[in-house]
Amino acid sequence: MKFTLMLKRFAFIALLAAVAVAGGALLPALAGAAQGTVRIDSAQAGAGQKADITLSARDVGTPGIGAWTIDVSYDPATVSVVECEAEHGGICNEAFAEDVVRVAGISLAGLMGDTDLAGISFRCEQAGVSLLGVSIDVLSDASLGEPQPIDASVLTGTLTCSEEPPPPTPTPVAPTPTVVAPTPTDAPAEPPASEPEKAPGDADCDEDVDSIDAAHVLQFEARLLAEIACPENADANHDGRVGPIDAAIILQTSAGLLG
Ligand SMILES: [Ca+2]
Ligand SMILES: [Ca+2]
Repeated sequence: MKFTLMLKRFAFIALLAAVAVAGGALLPALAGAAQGTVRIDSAQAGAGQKADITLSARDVGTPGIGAWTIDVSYDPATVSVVECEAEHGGICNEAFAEDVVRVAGISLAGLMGDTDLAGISFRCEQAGVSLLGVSIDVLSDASLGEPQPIDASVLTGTLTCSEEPPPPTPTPVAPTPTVVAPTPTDAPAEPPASEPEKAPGDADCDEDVDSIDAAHVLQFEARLLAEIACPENADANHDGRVGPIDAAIILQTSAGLLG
């Protein structure tokens, strides 16, 4: 009898151990959204000199980044922005605000691992230290149809400007935003409610959903485009906001990836 009791206890303990192992194996699956880090590098330069600084995403897991809007802030009293080059077909607006550069983009394939998002060239206007802040406005993964937010941490940087004689002719270059004229349209701004729903994603109302619509949405997000011809179409995920997630969905649609 004692032996049977011991056997039962052993079986019970073995069962508990099996449940614990299974529970542990489930934990990573329950961890949720993809993670990663968005960081901006630090640099040093003399007053009047330029410094090229990289905005990047690090350690991003599957399915990768599908849409992003990231604001880089700086101290305009110490540094100015000379230019910004976005990677992966993204877009930069150096003059998004007096002290903010906006970088936005989309990727159908998803950006995984370590990848550069933009190269920003600053100029030191005087000696001092400018914090380079990173603010994630949108960062979603490359899931089809319903991109999920990526839980990313942020690493800020600094641009340290040392005391050095300025160049003989300091010519501060004012950032010149490219304003793309909105496509003219004869369509009424507010279609009657009874009218059948227009093609979701057709942001420019040319009766076609294509990558141009995605580009318009991105340009609008970066405020390089003042307005969108058909904003109700541009809000592809119907969340009341026109942004890079919509651009990603539009690109997915135009690529025939969605039904
Ligand atoms: Ca269109
Ligand atoms: Ca939307």
